[in-house]
Amino acid sequence: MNHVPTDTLRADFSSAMSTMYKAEVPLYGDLIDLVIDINNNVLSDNPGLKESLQSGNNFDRIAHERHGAIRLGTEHELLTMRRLFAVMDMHPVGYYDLSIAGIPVHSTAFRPIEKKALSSNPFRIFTSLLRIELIEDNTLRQQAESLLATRKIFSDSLLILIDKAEQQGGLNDVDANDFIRHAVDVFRWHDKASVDSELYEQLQSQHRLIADVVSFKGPHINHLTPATLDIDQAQYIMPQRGITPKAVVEGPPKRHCPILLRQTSFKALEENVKFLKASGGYEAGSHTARFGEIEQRGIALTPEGQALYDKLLTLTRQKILPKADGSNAQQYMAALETEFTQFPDTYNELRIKKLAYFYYSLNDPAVQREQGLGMNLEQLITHGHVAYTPIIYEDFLPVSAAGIFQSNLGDKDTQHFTTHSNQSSFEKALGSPVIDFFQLYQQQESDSIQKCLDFFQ
Ligand code: OOG
Ligand code: NI
Repeated sequence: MNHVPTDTLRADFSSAMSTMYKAEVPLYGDLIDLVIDINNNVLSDNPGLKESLQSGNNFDRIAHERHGAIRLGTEHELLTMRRLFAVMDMHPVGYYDLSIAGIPVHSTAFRPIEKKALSSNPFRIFTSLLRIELIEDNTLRQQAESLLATRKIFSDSLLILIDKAEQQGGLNDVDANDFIRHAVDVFRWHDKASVDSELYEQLQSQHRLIADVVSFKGPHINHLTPATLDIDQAQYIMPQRGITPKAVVEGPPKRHCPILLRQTSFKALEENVKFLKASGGYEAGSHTARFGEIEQRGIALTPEGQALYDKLLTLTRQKILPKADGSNAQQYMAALETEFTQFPDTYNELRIKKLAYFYYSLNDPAVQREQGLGMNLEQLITHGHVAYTPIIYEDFLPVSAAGIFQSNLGDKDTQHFTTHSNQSSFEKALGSPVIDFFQLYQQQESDSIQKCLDFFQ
């Protein structure tokens, strides 16, 4: 049986999603154009960058790189979503509890996990599950539960194809095409709400995110995010192109050696929707949910590096919190930069202090094997037999994600839920544990070191 490679399936899916979202939200198309322009500028200004991206096998993915986000309503939706993404070799990595930031969801990201798959196409979907138990009003919660219990977000044809892929270990050409088509449909926008405007308002007053999940027939993709090589330039140019960015870039400040993930977005659009009418038919209304985002990724941090990042970010935010209207954006960025002077900013220091993950490879095996025999890793590096390149951070940041959610929910919705993180209930719904991303990075680094050492044995 000839199966379509999962890398191809994922690339086709990512590209079909992008085409659909461009048609649904034209401003996303403008954002892509802007990112392409910036990336071309950066590459032509830095001839060395292209080579270094190529040497890390990361050049091809730049043009196709994106992530998206969806919000699900029920445990069963999450379980089936895991099976759907697994067909494209995307697996749940990481657990993010957003309730600590006043957002009633917890999340994971479905993404490829192997090095080869990541460099071929790293498409990821940040997937949140509504924590419906956080709706305080009993009647409203029951109404929401019964609406979600009766909606059907996966078509029968899609469910059959997921079964088939699981049983056969893949899909042939024809099935793969159908699969992509039906899978993309799950994330399509439905402008006809499944609630009347009164119920919508009630849900909205509990939390805007609850209304977004409960009032519609499916988990519409709420943003797709292209990757840029210079997010500060993107933030600067967006207004010139008529796109209003959020107040500040989320994540770490600009650095020589970029770490983790930096993100900016344009605000969610107010869109026309139709609400059910008690007397039959629909009435016009509006809903705000979908937006656009740009990201720039840097090196993955070890738990020690992540702890330092969290500490410096917390110190900054204790001094100053970015205001939604952008009035203190410069002061916030300055404070962030000041705190982060404590974060080493050369790759060698990040490596020696074990703050970040690296991929090690032979510099020129044919010539130098004899000279490196029996050396340890540091000696091999010093003698130029082994080189190291950053392992890219493929995941998300809860504080940043909260900032993105909030700027799109209108910022004023900062509500406080008294709840606790509940990874085990999330995993129960998911039907599997989430994968620990530190372990993935660590494994990649260790394997690459072992390969080098074996060569010089
Ligand atoms: C997800 C927000 C989080 C990111 O890039 O951190 C996110 C959402 O709004 O559903 O996409
Ligand atoms: Ni995002």
